[in-house]
Amino acid sequence: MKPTKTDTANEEVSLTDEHLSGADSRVENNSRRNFMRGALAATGGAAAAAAAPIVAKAQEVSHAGHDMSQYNTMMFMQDHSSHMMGGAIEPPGSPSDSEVNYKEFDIDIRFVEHEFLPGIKAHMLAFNGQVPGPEFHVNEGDWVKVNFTNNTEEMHTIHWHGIVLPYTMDGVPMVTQDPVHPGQTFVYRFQAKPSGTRWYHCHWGTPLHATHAMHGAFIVHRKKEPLKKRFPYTRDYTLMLEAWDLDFSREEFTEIMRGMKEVNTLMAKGKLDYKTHGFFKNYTEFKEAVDSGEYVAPYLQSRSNGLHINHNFFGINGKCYPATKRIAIKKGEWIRIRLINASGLTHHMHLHGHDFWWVAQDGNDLADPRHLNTIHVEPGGTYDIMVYGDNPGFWTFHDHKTTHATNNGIYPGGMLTVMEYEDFEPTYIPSVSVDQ
Ligand SMILES: [Cu+2]
Repeated sequence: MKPTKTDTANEEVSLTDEHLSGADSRVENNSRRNFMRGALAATGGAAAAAAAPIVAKAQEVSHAGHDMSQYNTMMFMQDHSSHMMGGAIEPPGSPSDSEVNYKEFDIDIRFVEHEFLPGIKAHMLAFNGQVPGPEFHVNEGDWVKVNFTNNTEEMHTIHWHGIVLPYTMDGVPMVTQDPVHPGQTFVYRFQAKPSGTRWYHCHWGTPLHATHAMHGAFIVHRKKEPLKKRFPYTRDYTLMLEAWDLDFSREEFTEIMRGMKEVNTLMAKGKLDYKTHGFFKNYTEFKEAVDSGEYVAPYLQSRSNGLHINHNFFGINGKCYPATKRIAIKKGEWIRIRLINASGLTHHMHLHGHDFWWVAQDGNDLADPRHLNTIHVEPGGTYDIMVYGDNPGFWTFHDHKTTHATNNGIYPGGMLTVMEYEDFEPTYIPSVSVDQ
């Protein structure tokens, strides 16, 4: 053991007082918003429905007079003021409740303290309080309605990665929608297609939010699974591959909280100038503000905390080895493993003692499945493999980019788990070592 380093790690990922006081103010603000929501609800459903068009109006995007070739990822807003009021946003583009039968889901975003492995806890943005977010299972062709409520002081969206849907539901801020503000609910409606292993993540402040830890699996099943003919699997696992820089997330979240408190204070005083916070009605307004010196863009400032991400923890489904969950298999059983890369890094997942069949990429079946024992996993991609249980034992499944099989630089750890046969008598029982 290297106790000094471990102690430092604990200190580095714990919250500062400043962060905690931010959490206190969040409670107050939530109460205020809940009061507003309560007032809406008390006036009845009709009044609540009547409130929706206020926000819907903000979705009427006009590109008249703009040079579309100059559009980029800067923050353009149509009507900033209407977004600070709370309430539900119902964008156009999909059928109404009376037109199709929706499968309805409620999902929210909140800060939770998450334990990655013993001794390592940090605050994360967690869908429904879970890291990773809840796993959706729907059938191809289902109509899906997701009520997404923002219970944080930050802005977010949900992007449905790999789903073919109306652009108004694609969840990219300042491209397809305005961000979902604190206290707001945004209603995503779309048809689940195509089938396969898809996923979802926040698209606001993506390098921070999508990995820390706003991501989850979205599995679209086929009524009759053709892959079962050749690979009659009986269990189906989803492994989200993740990487975190817990120092970066702590600094960023603290800084964002401070900024949001400032925004809330200005808003309460009616003094919010959206331009000073990087929001513009269009590209021309943004360019004029920069050229005149009225607005200094973040990339023109020497922001020390920029995007200097040094991933120090890696994991699978929110946990780092040895806290990762094991994969169970039996002799003579086929299992399916869906790998989803939410980390933004490349991984090379290697299974010991077995070859497996790579059967699908990005949710789509491969014409010719390939026989491998190491699979290259690209950022954002999904990869499905089938494993046949023919070699009872304990078998390591890990990223062969060995720096990812570590916890704060110490091997073994991180993106590593064990495939374990349930139905055999081991001759050797492994113990746990976390410093080699
Ligand atoms: Cu977000």
